[in-house]
Amino acid sequence: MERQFSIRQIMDEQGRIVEPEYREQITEELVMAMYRHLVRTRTFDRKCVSLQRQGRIGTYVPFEGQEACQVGSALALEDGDWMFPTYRDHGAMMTFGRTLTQTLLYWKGRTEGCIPPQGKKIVPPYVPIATQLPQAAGAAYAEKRKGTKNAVIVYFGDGATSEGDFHEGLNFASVFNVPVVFFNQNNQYAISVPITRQMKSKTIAQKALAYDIPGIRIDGNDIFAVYFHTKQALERARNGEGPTLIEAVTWRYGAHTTSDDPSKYRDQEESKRRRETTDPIMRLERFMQQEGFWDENWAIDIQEGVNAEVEQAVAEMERYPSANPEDMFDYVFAEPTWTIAEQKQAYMEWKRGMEG
Ligand SMILES: Cc1ncc(C[n+]2csc(CCOP(=O)(O)OP(=O)(O)O)c2C)c(N)n1
Ligand SMILES: [Mg+2]
Repeated sequence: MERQFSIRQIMDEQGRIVEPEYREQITEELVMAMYRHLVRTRTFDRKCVSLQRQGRIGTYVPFEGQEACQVGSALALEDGDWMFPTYRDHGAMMTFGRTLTQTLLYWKGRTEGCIPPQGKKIVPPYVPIATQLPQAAGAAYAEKRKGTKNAVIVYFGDGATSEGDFHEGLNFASVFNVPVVFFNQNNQYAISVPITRQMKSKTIAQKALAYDIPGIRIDGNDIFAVYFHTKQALERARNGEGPTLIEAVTWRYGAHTTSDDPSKYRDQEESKRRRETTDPIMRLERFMQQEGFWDENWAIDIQEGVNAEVEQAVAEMERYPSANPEDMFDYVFAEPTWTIAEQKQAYMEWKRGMEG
């Protein structure tokens, strides 16, 4: 199975193109956009960890190391497509059109952070693991019934494949042949549980066999592999050829969330080693250097522009008051259910007691 689903690369660790038939499609414009988004998402991510440590936002979920998966797949989308993200996929959301300010407001606990940006079908991030898969299959079914050319991308982690919803989502999508791309980021851990303790199968991609849909395993730190394979899967979807399962093999360098300490369950040397050998940004830089379109001054300009954009978004976020806990009862359903109404009342009584 590991041989049948071997990891595909278009660019190797040294930044060399190993699948020459893609070379022509890799334009300077595309590479520059990729590089800018990679730097932008990494800068934003590091800033958020710092803001959380200072108590300026709430718990935060970092994605450093997984930028190529998120940026590469989001750049492959068309404007009318749907995005169903998890709590770790704000890199993908920001690349597809959610603003930095809105992303920060989400992590500050403000409901404004959950409103899809104008004109983009970006669903608020899912925290309950794998629940987004059947829903994404449903959205894809709706697009199919309407006869549009819109496709759906749904993100999920390796841990999500242990949930029933993963199988239900794939089964539905397969039976109804709907336009959805199941984009798995296999960062090899579900919090502290390594992949070898989550499943006996050697790959996630092979699970596609059970649903008779294409399954491919790619190097998730190779932005070209992510971009081109996602684009092909989206094309298949648009052409009525149904769903695809993509397993992008990657690694998160840091903690699961800002309340996690990874040194408790894994050797920190592994992240250090991967940073030095397979980092997605370093690889693209190497490629650009070899191709002769790396320019130090341009890279400095990109970094400075991104720093200014991030600082401006932080300033905007800080103009909002801190989260209002009452909001969480008001935006679950259009009309609150009796259980939610009761919980809100209990909260309000507790709050009055605290104030009095
Ligand atoms: C239904 C459900 N069960 C348990 C949790 C607690 N939980 C939060 S993140 C997580 C691990 C998910 O791992 P994975 O799918 O690999 O995604 P990653 O966090 O690595 O991106 C778990 C078990 C949850 N959020 N939802
Ligand atoms: Mg994981």
